[in-house]
Amino acid sequence: MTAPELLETTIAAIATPPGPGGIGIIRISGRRALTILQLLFKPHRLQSAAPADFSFQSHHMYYGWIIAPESNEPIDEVLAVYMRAPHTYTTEDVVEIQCHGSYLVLQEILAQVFSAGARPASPGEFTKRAFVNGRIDLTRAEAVIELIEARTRPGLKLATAQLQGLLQQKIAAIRESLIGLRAVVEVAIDFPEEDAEIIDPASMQHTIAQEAAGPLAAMIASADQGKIFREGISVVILGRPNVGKSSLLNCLLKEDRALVTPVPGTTRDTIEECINIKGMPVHIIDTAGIRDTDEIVEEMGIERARAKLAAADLVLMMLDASAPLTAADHQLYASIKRENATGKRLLLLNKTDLKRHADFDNKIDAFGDDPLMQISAKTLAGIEELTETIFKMMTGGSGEWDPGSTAVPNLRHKDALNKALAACNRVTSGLQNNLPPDLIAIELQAALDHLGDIVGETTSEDVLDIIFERFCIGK
Ligand SMILES: Nc1nc2c(ncn2[C@@H]2O[C@H](COP(=O)(O)OP(=O)(O)OP(=O)(O)O)[C@@H](O)[C@H]2O)c(=O)[nH]1
Ligand SMILES: [Mg+2]
Repeated sequence: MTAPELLETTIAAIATPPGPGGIGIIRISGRRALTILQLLFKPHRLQSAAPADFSFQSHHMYYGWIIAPESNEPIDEVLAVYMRAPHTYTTEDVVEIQCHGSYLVLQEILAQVFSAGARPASPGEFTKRAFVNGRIDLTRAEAVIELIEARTRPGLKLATAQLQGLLQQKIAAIRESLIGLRAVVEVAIDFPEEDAEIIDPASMQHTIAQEAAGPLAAMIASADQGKIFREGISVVILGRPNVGKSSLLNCLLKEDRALVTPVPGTTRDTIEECINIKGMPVHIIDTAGIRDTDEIVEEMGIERARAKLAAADLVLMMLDASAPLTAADHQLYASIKRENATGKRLLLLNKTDLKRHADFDNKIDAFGDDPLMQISAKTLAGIEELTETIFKMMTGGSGEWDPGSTAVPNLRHKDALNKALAACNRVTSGLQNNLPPDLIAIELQAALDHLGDIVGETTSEDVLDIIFERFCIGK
């Protein structure tokens, strides 16, 4: 949808989640918002007055009833607020109606709002309007989704910092110095005879390094950390049947989530749950024990386990310390290395409460240099150390990191930052090799455009659609 078309219409949606609740909110934005409210709302103080005669003061809450205009039937007792443009979420006229939190009531009121001239809002359309109308840049719009979706405190702090504009300001500062450099280069293009005096390559290189390439590289370096706290990590527990994988899942969740029995092959499907380790969301996946089988259901489960293996950030390879090591253990370990070459690995010797089998003193070296921990999913020995180790392995031990104080890019930003950095590096090498100023100007512009993508100035419509589709309706 183009910007003018987007802004012509008045949109409405239920802004609260489905299902019964204390209150439910309907949100309306656009030119007809006030007219719609005047048509549907009957203020309590003016029972007898025609609703349209009543005039709303901006940003004031009014108590009254929503009535169906055709039948004059009351629908619900509500609080309503009209917020006049431009000091609103979307910068347009906005109306919010707070009614009782019944989905039927909300639907009924919404239907009246549509009949009165609004159309249904698409996901994220209120925030998209705030962006298109220039109240917030794209990084702040993205922060709104992150704030809603955050699962842990550090994730929330990252989102809040971004909503406050930390990332936008950092990008703006880098752009400002690149624009300064581009101005110098343009003068040199206009006065070709004097370009050697206008451009001072050493000082330009210094500015690029200090004010653009350096800060860009630092932001890129923090992106992986940000991803860990925003999206979390995926940890898959693998091992042959009966080694205690489901028991470990239950220990970590502190509840009896998965069935545990002495029968090998108990778990058939993958079971996925999320825990919070010091603010890091950890998606733990228990899998079917891997072995050769002709049994169709078990085979399907093993296939699923293998698929999870490929995508895991960390694989917990579990062994039963009370039983001999088997060929199956070795084969599985080899396939973990083969099918997930990039992820991290941790070997877990489980059942250490039982008598340890002699193999584990003699043959465990075959499992290479991967870190090894001894645990008991029965007595819980070593479980706390295990969560501590997972945290350290995934964060590089950066327990002191303060997510609220830095601008941490997401993957989309990281990609654009990398491209901007590459363009800056081309500027530097161009200066070193005395390339003509027009070629330097092209690279400076490329860096500026990639940074423009981050804040939404040069972002394509497709990318915008992808971003706003992630929102819920009503936001
Ligand atoms: N003594 C002892 N027994 C354990 C320990 N962990 C698990 N078990 C027992 O080992 C058996 C198998 O445990 P599960 O957690 O079902 O093993 P699994 O790896 O999920 O097995 P499958 O789903 O069949 O692949 C159960 O009888 C558990 O009670 C442990 O640390 N010590
Ligand atoms: Mg199991």
